[in-house]
Amino acid sequence: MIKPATVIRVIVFILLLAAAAWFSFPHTGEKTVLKAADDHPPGYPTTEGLYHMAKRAKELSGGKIDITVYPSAQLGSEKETLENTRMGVIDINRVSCAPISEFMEEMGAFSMPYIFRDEEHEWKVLDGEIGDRLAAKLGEVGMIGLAYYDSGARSFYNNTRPINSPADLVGLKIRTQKSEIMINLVETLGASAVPMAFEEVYSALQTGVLEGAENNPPSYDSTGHYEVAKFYSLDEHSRIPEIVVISKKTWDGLSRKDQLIIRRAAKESEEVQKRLWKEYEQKSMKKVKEAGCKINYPDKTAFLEGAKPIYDKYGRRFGELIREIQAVK
Ligand code: GTR
Repeated sequence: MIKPATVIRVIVFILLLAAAAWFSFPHTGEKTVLKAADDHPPGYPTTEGLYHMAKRAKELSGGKIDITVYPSAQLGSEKETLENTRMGVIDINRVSCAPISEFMEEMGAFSMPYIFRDEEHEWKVLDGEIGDRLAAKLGEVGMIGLAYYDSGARSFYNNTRPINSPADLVGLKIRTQKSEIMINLVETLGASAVPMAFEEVYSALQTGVLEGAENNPPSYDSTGHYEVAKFYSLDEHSRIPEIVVISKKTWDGLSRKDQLIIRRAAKESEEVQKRLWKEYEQKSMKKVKEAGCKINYPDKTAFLEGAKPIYDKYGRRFGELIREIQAVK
């Protein structure tokens, strides 16, 4: 006859063994292996944001979620990676909200000139109901928005002259992102817009195919464009946020638990990215000044005035959304 105490001891022993096995082999389940794209190099705040997201997803899932980040446009230009993300070939992608508006028009509202009064207004919109709504609406075009990243403000740079007002843009070939709004904006302000992949701009500036482009200080610096386009005119025409998206195909195939972990990891990476952004932005401005770039601060009212036709045009398409953004206090 086995004593009840012995039975209990055996059961406790078996339970302890099972627990030990569970904790020492938490990775034996099937792994969730995901590919993430960014067109910036390691060290750039967006790429570092993705690295942080990957690290947190791994930690939070006990090693089950394995995100590999492919930086420096290794998986293709922004437009190509977006198409591949929609098809589920790329799982996670960090892109600018400008090219994504080619797939979902309303996302273009964030590219509108001077739509955000300042940085605080921008983050109120992105962290609030409007940001959430647009991130979810991406589902209709095959992607889900997970987090917004900081991208500061975009300004013109060129190799010919300082831009003090839109009149100075006339006759200059200025590269734009592959985004209808950005092409229209640059044309409306008076330049000839040349849509081109980000990766091709340096040599186009060097060989004179372009006179200039427009971007934020970290991109002006990290791409080396400051070496071949010395006039940087801080008109700050657009504050286009970055967004981290996941393919809807990938998303729908994930367990609810993995979805929650990935969302949380992305959200946590947002804070890290925003902090790194501030540091990088300051470092970039210092670097380009020291490199002899000619920086000027034009009066923004002339650019706002010059960009008005853009509001007439897109106001007809998604005016309600523009008004909603402007109404956020
Ligand atoms: C940068 C952005 C990139 C890309 C680039 C461009 O600010 O982070 O993803 O959109 O601009 O101008 O193509």
